[in-house]
Amino acid sequence: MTEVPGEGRHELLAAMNQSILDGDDEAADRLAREALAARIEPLEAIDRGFTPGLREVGRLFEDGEYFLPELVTAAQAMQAAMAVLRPVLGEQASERTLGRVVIGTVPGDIHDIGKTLVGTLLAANGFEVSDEGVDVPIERFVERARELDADLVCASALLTTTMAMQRDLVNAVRSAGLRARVLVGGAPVNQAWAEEIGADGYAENAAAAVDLARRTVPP
Ligand code: B12
Repeated sequence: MTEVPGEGRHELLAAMNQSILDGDDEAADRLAREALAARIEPLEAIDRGFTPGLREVGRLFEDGEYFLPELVTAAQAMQAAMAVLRPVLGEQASERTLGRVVIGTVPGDIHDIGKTLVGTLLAANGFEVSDEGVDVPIERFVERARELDADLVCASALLTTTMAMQRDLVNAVRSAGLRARVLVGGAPVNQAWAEEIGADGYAENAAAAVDLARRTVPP
């Protein structure tokens, strides 16, 4: 195992990006393994290799150059890379518990790649994470938060049409009288939206979500 410096690293990251654009799950799997062998951090491979490809696919879809089948195969390639990289992210898990977290994607929304990444990184950094999956009913978020006496409820939304569910979730958590703070995220979400709906925080990526969670849960 040798570290890949400069040019080689750049080429590997570019190939990861391309594997997503091509929807090539075999290449994505192989490149994820090559990254680990080359001691590239899994989060770097995800953030700088594969995710930019997925964002580009989103743009091409919006511009009408890619259609649903390409969106699906790109997502499958991303999942193939994540299947290799996620267990390694998880290995960093520490013994301490920094807080209990309920995480899920809001009702009507089945995007799970970003949500799963955030949940994995929170777990790897010492939070106890209960991942409820996608299309999670508001009542389910509330029920789980109550059962676990959760510190944080984290909601992901990827569609402008499902973002509104984050507002419903904030209201439901408050009216249930739970102490949990609500954090929101997802591609169309931003700080202004979080403030508008009275959420306790917003972060734009998984690493920032960990910082936010640490700041939000008192020691
Ligand atoms: C992959 C993908 C899919 C896959 C999802 C597969 C899966 N298992 O998740 C499939 C093909 C199923 C899909 C379906 C659809 N999709 Co889609 N999809 C995407 C795409 C290309 C990438 C999303 C992704 O995984 N990104 C990578 C991850 C790592 O990033 P992320 O999700 O943003 O998460 C990061 C941050 O946002 C943050 N974060 C995320 N969640 C949270 C939560 C908290 C609490 C915090 C703090 C942070 C945080 O951290 C994450 C890690 O860094 C986006 C394009 C885009 N720009 O997002 C379109 C996109 C979201 N989809 C879109 C659309 C329209 C659809 C469909 C309606 C298409 C259709 N006609 O059927 C359906 C909807 C299905 C549904 N009901 O949910 C549109 C949405 C447009 C809009 N304005 O609402 C987009 C933006 C594409 C586009 N440009 O048009 N999609």
